[in-house]
Amino acid sequence: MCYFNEMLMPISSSGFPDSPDSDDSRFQEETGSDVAVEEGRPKLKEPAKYAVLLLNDDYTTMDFVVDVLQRFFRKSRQEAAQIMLRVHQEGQGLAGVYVFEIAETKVAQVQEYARAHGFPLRCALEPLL
Ligand code: TYC
Repeated sequence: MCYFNEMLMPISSSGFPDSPDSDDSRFQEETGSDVAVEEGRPKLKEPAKYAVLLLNDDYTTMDFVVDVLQRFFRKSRQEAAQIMLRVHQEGQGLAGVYVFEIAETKVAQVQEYARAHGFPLRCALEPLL
């Protein structure tokens, strides 16, 4: 979409303002009258997803990492132990996949929980393609 500078009027590629019957959703907003206005087709897109990773270190106990995975990532004890061992052996491992707001909350919760228990456990976000 392209706009006139001063008036902020939309212009189409034809050089003339778009007509209200174009599919631009701004023309289908609340009119203030009692007239029902048909909504345009919503352009829905899946939200981007983020991997929450746990990172290895030499000081956090294995039991604590298993507890974190069960507590914050809803893993079973067996699943949590597998993920913890992968982090221990490979340096990092996937704790879960979430939309951004949930993922950043998980990271903050894990970091605060680890800090409160005196462990240097690190947790990171990675955007998925
Ligand atoms: N490497 C730690 C140890 O040997 C265990 C550990 C696993 C720490 C996973 C962090 O994210 C981690 N005690």
